[in-house]
Amino acid sequence: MSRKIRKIAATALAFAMLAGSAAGFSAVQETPVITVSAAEQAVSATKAPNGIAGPTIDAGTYKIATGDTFKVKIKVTDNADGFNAINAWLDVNTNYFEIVDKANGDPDMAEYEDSEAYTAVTLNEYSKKNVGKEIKTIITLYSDTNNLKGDVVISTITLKAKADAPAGYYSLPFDAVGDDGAMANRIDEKRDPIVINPTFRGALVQVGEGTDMIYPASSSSSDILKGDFNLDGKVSQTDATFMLRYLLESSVSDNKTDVLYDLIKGTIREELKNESKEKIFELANASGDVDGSESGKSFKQTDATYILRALLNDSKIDNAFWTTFFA
Ligand SMILES: [Ca+2]
Ligand SMILES: [Ca+2]
Repeated sequence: MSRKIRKIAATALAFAMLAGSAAGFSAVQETPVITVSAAEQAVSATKAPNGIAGPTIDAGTYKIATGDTFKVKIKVTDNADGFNAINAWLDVNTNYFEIVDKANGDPDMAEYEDSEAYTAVTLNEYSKKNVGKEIKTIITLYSDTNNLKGDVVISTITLKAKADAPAGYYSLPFDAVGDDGAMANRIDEKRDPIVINPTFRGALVQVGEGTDMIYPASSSSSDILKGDFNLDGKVSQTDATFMLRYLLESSVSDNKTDVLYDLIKGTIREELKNESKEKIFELANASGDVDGSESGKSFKQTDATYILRALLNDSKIDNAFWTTFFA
């Protein structure tokens, strides 16, 4: 098959897989863990049920000057067993970075147009729900009929740091949920797809010198389990109770951040324990607004009511549940 025809076939297969997630290709995923501390790449992982460990997808670290144009290479490593499909969602904060260009694979390599990634990748730009308009998500969709093994760059994103971007470290994380579209798989001997869970390492970009500030992308839907107001990792009656108590207490206080923090600080799950009060406030509000009517900035009593109503169902309450609930 010629490269060009292979590309068309691979693209058709990719979209068939995306559309037909029920057909042996699970897109239902647990809330991933995303961690970032000062001057480290943000790490996240998909946690598809029944998925096995997958490769690492690394967007790399960069040191640039304000106004520089640079290439972010999205590279698959730890890939001895191979993959035939990967869908990687990289969040770029366009307040600080202009997206100049996107290319399949690695245009700097020899024999570029003969590379698998050149033909098997489809690139897209996407604006997710529930995040600020400044966040653009660049989706690298690799899909082929065979497994690809070893280190490989699947896409090259050219960014320009804006002239007014303050000096410091910037985190460009991968979204390991990607509006339920982030997924990866491998073909087994019988050519059946096996779900794999890659580990994603976002890009870390140091602009200029002399500061360890982090300018992360605004919190994405991937950080948030809707309804989990107290950030303990599950949706329960406690969330509704705390939400109602917060609404009452904050209505007579001029420090909403402290009211919220004091209310839930004892229940916040381990990986969020070191987050600032402001970040906790942001995450809890985004989680509390289960119907999205306040764009995740705050919530109302109706949101607590929705949680209580949802708890009457016998099913597990995750983000997919809410999508069905409000459908
Ligand atoms: Ca909870
Ligand atoms: Ca709401």
